[in-house]
Amino acid sequence: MTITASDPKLIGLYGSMALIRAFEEEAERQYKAARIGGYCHLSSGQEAATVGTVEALAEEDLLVTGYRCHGFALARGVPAEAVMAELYGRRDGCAHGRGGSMHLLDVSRGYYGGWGIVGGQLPIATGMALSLVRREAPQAVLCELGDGAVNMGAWHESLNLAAVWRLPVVFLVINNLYGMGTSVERASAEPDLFKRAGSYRMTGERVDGDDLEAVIEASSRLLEEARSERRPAVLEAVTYRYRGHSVADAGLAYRTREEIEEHRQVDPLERTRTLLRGHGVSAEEIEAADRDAAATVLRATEFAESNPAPDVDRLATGVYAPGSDAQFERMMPGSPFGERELVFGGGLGR
Ligand SMILES: Cc1ncc(C[n+]2csc(CCOP(=O)(O)OP(=O)(O)O)c2C)c(N)n1
Ligand SMILES: [Mg+2]
Repeated sequence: MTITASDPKLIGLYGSMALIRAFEEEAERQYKAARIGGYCHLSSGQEAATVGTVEALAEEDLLVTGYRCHGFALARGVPAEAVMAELYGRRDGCAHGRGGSMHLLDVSRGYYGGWGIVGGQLPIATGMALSLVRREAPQAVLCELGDGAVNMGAWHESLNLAAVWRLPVVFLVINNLYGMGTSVERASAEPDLFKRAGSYRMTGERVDGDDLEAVIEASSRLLEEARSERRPAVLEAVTYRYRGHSVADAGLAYRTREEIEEHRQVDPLERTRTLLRGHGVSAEEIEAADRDAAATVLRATEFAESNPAPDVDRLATGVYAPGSDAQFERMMPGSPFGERELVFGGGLGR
């Protein structure tokens, strides 16, 4: 897709990128001030890959991601208040304060998480695509993962099934050049990650993940092929994360300050501002989008701070499916599967 000057979406897409950048900076501040618990993985530097791929989703499509997911939730339209409140573990967080940073969720927007186990989201996304086929539903699934997940067994199993069953799923590999502390070059025997799709006779493509237009074009096309032809694909978006693996990591043990600086020189937000200016968008409009982003983040943080903690009585709500009570009634202590007799310890109770 080539964005035209008349496309009103362009400034909106930039606004979404600016929101993610501002949100991540605030999340880092609040995490360091100990207002956010658990883990916190920031995606600063990856905004074009995030916003571009989410833009390519149809409203009814389904999105599944790994744990570096604040940007994906925001791009998908989850209100910044609900995302920040989730980081704070508060009642009105998008996962009701139970998930935290890695487990954002908004099923009403087709966003099925936010998964903390590396590669854990792949079989889930593949199963969701199978379910779409079984129900003859026209949507596709976009499954985001990191470059570190492509050496997990779940990757191979999921790609194989997606290919043999022709499932409508696009596996989006966000290649930010590093896993937790190891480069793709050191960890992957085939560092051209998109080529791995060929092992499953699946389309594999690489795109400059910092080029918003290129990301939208590639992901729109592959998602459309998934929807209309049930053709699964791998899209590798090459980008860079500016901050450490998590806020707790300075990110300097496995790469140099100079390397980070080099990547900051080709910043995706700056590249998108250049694109906007080329389309005749004024400096004032761009500044207004930046101001809006900052104001939204401020509101989100105030909301999270004043939002109450979840009610302890509701700790198990949503954990078990409706109708599970009968199962609990059958249970006996020490016999979680409902068995009436205690069977361990050499047949106790017989
Ligand atoms: C199964 C499993 N092993 C290890 C971890 C710890 N871990 C969390 S993130 C990560 C690195 C993943 O890197 P990548 O897939 O490139 O994603 P990125 O962090 O770059 O977004 C590791 C090893 C985990 N969460 N799950
Ligand atoms: Mg990575």
